[in-house]
Amino acid sequence: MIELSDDDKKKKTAVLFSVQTQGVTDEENSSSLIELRRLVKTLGLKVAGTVTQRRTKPDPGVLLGPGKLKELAGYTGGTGIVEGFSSKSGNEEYEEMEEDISEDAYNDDATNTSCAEEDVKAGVVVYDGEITPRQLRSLEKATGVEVLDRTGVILDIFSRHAKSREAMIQVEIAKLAYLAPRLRASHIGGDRQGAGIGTRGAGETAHELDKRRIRDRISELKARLVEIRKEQERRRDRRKETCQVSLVGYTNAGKSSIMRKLTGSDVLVEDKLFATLDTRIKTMQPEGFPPVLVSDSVGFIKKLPHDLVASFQSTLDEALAASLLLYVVDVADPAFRSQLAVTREVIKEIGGEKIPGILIMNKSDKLTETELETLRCEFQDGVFMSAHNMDDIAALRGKIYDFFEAGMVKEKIVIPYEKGNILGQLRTRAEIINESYNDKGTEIIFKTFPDTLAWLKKNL
Ligand SMILES: Nc1nc2c(ncn2[C@@H]2O[C@H](COP(=O)(O)OP(=O)(O)OP(=O)(O)O)[C@@H](O)[C@H]2O)c(=O)[nH]1
Ligand SMILES: [Mg+2]
Repeated sequence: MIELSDDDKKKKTAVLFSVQTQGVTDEENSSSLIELRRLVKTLGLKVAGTVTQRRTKPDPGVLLGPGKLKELAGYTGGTGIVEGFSSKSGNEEYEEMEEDISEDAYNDDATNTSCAEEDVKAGVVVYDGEITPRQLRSLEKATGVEVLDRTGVILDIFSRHAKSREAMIQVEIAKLAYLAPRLRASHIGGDRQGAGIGTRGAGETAHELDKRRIRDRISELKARLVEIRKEQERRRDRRKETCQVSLVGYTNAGKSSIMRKLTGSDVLVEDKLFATLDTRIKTMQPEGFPPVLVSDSVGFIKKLPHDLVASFQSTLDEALAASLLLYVVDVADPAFRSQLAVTREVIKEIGGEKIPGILIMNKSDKLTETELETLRCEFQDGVFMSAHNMDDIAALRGKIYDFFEAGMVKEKIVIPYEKGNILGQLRTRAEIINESYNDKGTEIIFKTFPDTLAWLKKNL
């Protein structure tokens, strides 16, 4: 195995930091940082440590106070000093900022947390929030390395995972929109061969383009998307008569795993955040009546950049076309309640809250019976299951059929022998319960949707 040089190790190592503002609990702060750590790891970076400062609000200039900024720079080998003034100089800007800090624990450095995990210097700084272009420039100067915010990390993961033409266009639009105001601000990004945004694909081109050309490029990409979406709508129209269920939920909850088991398909399943970016639609297996289409979708996450939500609208549109939503939750994740809340919020935002849903408490195999008992009381309509258990999958399939069956009507009709073609069509559009023959024709007892029944009566 080739040993990485210290420099290469540095490029692959990140230090995370957050500002825990008043009103944000320790638990919320740490769960957000755990998530950021997973995002950063998905990018292939190691985490050298985390720095958290409690403040009433982030510093407008560099987010952190002078002491914490120095500490952060200690991880990267930077000066910890922002041009024009040092943290020791008692610069006016800082004094002003210090006044913002309240008298309670929020200005007590001793209550701030930080933890070093690796001895290697970090070549990337990642902030658990959004950074303005000006803050970005100051932070890069103080730390001497590339600085990313949460949005930047998510965008980079999206750009790595995008496979279809549509997903690639969507990511490029979001990336260009994100990069445009930051182009002149950053003096470091772009030359690093590591993981950061701005190192590949759209990022590289973006550096060469001026803002106007970026705007033109975005318009061009949007026009292409419109074309792709028209085609999708046409396909969706064609599917109107079929029953569709959509898997929605937080990233890594197990949506693709369930999709795979329900449909016997080989969609990508990975223990990574945002493994799926494209919508996949497959027929539920074994096929019964009604035929049911299952669609997978992009996972949700807290603080998902708005541009990305808009970009992935078509994936979400697919969810809206469904008659039933399967809300997939990873019950083994301590943060699952807030993850479910985020999912419900996004569904509401896109106008899907009226679509009936089934709450899937997935990964139940990871909990003890006692833990499950408590949760069963709390989530009485939850379907507790494991995507890895075929009995659970069969039971879920049953529940999906039950849902569609509830919308069907049962009828007995005699179809004259000369209308054999109608009988043939009915066989594909109804669940046949019994078929017998008399002197007038074929007597059929069947279950179907009211629309199909109306069609049948009209044609007899
Ligand atoms: N133990 C256990 N692991 C599961 C279960 N369901 C999924 N997993 C694992 O969880 C990880 C994520 O699963 P995916 O199906 O890719 O999750 P997803 O919701 O599609 O994730 P994104 O596409 O990233 O939004 C994989 O490593 C799966 O093997 C389950 O019921 N039990
Ligand atoms: Mg997936």
